[in-house]
Amino acid sequence: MSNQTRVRHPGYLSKIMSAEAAAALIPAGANVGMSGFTGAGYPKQVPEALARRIERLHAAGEDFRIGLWTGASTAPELDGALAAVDGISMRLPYQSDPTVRKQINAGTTQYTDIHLSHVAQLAWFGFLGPLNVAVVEVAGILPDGRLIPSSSVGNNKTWLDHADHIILEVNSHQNIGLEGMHDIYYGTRLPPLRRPIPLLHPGDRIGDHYLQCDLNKVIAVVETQQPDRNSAFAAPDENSERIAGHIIDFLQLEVKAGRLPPELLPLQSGVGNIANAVLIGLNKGPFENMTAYTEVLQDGMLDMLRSGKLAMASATALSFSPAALADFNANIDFYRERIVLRPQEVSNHPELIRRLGLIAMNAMIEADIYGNVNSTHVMGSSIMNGIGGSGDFARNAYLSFFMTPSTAKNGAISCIVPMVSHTDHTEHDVEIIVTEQGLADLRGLSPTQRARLVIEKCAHPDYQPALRDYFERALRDAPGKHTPHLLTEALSWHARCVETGRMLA
Ligand code: 0RQ
Repeated sequence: MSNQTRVRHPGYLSKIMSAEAAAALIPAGANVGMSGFTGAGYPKQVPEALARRIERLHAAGEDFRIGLWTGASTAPELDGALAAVDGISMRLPYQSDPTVRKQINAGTTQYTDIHLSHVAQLAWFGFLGPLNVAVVEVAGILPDGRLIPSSSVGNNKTWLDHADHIILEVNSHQNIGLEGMHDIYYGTRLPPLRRPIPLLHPGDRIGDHYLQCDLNKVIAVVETQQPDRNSAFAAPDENSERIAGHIIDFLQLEVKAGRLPPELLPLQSGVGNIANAVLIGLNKGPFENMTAYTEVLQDGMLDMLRSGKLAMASATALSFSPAALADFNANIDFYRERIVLRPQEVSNHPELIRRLGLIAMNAMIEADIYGNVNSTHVMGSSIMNGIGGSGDFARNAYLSFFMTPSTAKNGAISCIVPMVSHTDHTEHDVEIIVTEQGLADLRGLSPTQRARLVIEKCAHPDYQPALRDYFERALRDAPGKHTPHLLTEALSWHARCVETGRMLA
């Protein structure tokens, strides 16, 4: 299909221009809401053209940076290009780009790390300031002006509705067969007018296939033909396979105990290789007819849909390796029947997560012996990515798993520590901790019971003696305290790990 046929409304046709011309319409200091979620559906040419413009302006001594809002992480053509020219003054709500990360940690780019379900409402509440321009990738424009969404939905509905001006990238590389896969719910309201979201099953369709757009706000349409990032996943390593094994064993026991139905409850799976490995394990495991209500659909879930283990999956973004994408494109009619792509305010909505009773499985940087989890900050101050959707799911899920290898950096750092150096998920939101060593089921336990279990089940044997020693001394020091700590020692654990490679060695 040619580019031309993807823009099928005369009003939009007349606004087609080059990426350079479109980028020239973005003012200095603007807040720009761009599409994009975990490397899918992000604009590919306007951000690069904007980066070239910023580079020229900076060379001429002019100050030009933007506030960059997205759905979640994007790709080198967006975050990477703008960061390379120091073009981002403020970033939200989630990123995973190495240059952006460096600039945030250097303090030259400000970062607002937000629960992904909150972003749309915070924009509407006016808490984030004005949204000047939306730059949104779509797969096509219908004759009546509605937009066929791309490979992610993210915050696009909100950006299009809320921004003063709109730039559309119409990407004819995206499979036109995406049409009909989306479910864009237009029923959200602001308090005090909110109503329940009428979704009772992960596969329910409660909205439209298309995004609405006010043509009067559209200042540019740019035609592109470029693939998404499509990063490959690593083959599951031994640790990931062991983590997956522990989770599957646990789920089997829960079914046996009558606390889960045989087809389980809808699955949410975080991003990355460990999450993908768990899905690969579930695809080989004993459960049939599962469903997913998640943020990101990775290769593992596509395999499960193909094998029939997964009956359907709801998400806000597709994030595939090149091989999985080829399969997806070749069989898009099959997948369209089984995949629903929604705005992230619906995919991550606490009301729906609680109602559907999700099994949430997310990776972490570290956990402490009491079950507090750090998902975002190495050594308490260096941001890795951001909280993403992990908080939306952890707090509201039926079962909330956090998983990590028991050590990082070739064993030099324990991922089970006396006290996390930064807290994203408190002990109140964390039910199950899993490492390759084992699984600690913390439900219904007191802090001291949790600590004993986490040390015995999850810590690496190299670190268990030091953790036991710490905990027993903390108990002796403060026997009546609900959560005993040797504070100074707990706080210095990480620094010592890094310096010596071994805690209290
Ligand atoms: O460092 O990159 O230098 O090798 O952290 O660690 O083990 O590769 O794990 O890629 O799965 O990421 C929590 C960051 C895990 C991710 C996090 C170092 C380690 C490595 C990455 P290198 P791994 P993963 C819904 C869910 C928050 C968002 C979320 C994340 C690097 O899962 O961003 O959950 N989660 N969203 O060596 C020092 C430690 C360490 C450590 C690991 N204890 N100390 N460094 N590392 N543990 C989806 C979305 O929201 C979009």
